[in-house]
Amino acid sequence: MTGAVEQSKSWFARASAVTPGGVNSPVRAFAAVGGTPRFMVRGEGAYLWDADGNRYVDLVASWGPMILGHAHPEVVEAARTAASSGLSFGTPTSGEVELAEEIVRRVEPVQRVRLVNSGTEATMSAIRLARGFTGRSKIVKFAGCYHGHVDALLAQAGSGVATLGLPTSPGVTGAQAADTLVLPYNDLDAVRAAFAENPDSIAAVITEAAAGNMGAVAPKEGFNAGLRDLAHEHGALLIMDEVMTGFRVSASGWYGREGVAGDLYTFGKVMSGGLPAAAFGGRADVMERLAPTGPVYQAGTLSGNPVAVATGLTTLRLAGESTYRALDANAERLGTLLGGALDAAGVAHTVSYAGNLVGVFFADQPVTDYAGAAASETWRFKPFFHALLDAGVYPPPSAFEAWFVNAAMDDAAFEIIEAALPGAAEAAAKAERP
Ligand code: HOZ
Repeated sequence: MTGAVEQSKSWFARASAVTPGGVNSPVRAFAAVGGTPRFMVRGEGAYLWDADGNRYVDLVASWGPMILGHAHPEVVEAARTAASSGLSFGTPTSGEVELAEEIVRRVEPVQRVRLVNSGTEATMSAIRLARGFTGRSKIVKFAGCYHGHVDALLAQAGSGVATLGLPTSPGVTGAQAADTLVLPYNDLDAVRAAFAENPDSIAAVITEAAAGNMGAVAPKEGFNAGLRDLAHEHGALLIMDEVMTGFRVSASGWYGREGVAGDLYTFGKVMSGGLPAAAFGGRADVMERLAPTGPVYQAGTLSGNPVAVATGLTTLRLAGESTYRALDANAERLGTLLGGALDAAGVAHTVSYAGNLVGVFFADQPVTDYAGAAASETWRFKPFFHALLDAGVYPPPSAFEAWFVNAAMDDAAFEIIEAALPGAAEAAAKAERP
């Protein structure tokens, strides 16, 4: 069991006086689960330590990047070495070429890559490029999918937007929202109808290659291929958002599992090694429309930052077959433990997977879209979450986020999870509908 959280409480009070909600990204505030967000001071392997010295098995992994576990010695050394040669030059560097080459080598449909600083920047740039390339304005996105906080993509988004129950965000203009068509995930008929109703005006369909921001919801067999075919039939591009799945669910992301090629891709998280770096890439003829070779403008002072490139490249070079085998095995082991404990406590649930992203829905039917996720008994999540947290396990503080394993998880980490789950499942069983 974890102990006092007085230091986290005190830091949260100080944070709330100077930062909205006390956090720099909304889900971290524990708004949906209540209680005190833990202020972490250290990570090593499968574990995090908070400011009060409590240790947790980490099932968030910085929302995806830390596939090797925290503070992997070679990744840390790469950061140290790069930093000692200078933090930023604002010029091309050899490291960014090597990182781009590694991405191109791993993901066949990606012929050109540009590095940016966050997943949001990657999707914003990919959308602009798709519009510039096609000369069209409309974008199709799916309810419950989250593509960063890009204005045009916040409507019915997953992640924090779903966690806080917001339909979209004030500050997004009617014009920006009007060009976004939001459709149910996994529903090709809806996509077909959208193309029929909006002839020659849809620039792109953007989808999470496998959804991980409404919980873990895999695309139905044929969904991504259907998106590609419909988009191409109607002169639009398919943008595969692999910010979460890229280089995590296989060496070449969801593409490596399914083989459906998008025209453009967005990446982040794993390829950053834990520092701020992201990328977008895809077909050469589309990517060459970017400035300076083409007219679509996109830029960034810190893009290709040498320290972030070094940690990203080192992470990718270390992430070989055994890493992906471990991630898949750990995801299955986690899902089996979750399912077993909830079964034993008699709680209706579905454990879901999107590759090695894991999710748990308090629903007795498989969840295939955001309506299904939202209809689940999300009120059971709060006591479930807190019982796990109190027992030294750190799951995502939202019923609408995927759980992330890492390759450093060992038997000891799983024993802690296994010991924590029966109490958490009991707490979920006893939860009362508000
Ligand atoms: N949007 C992230 C999860 N899907 C959360 C980012 C964060 O809070 O760090």
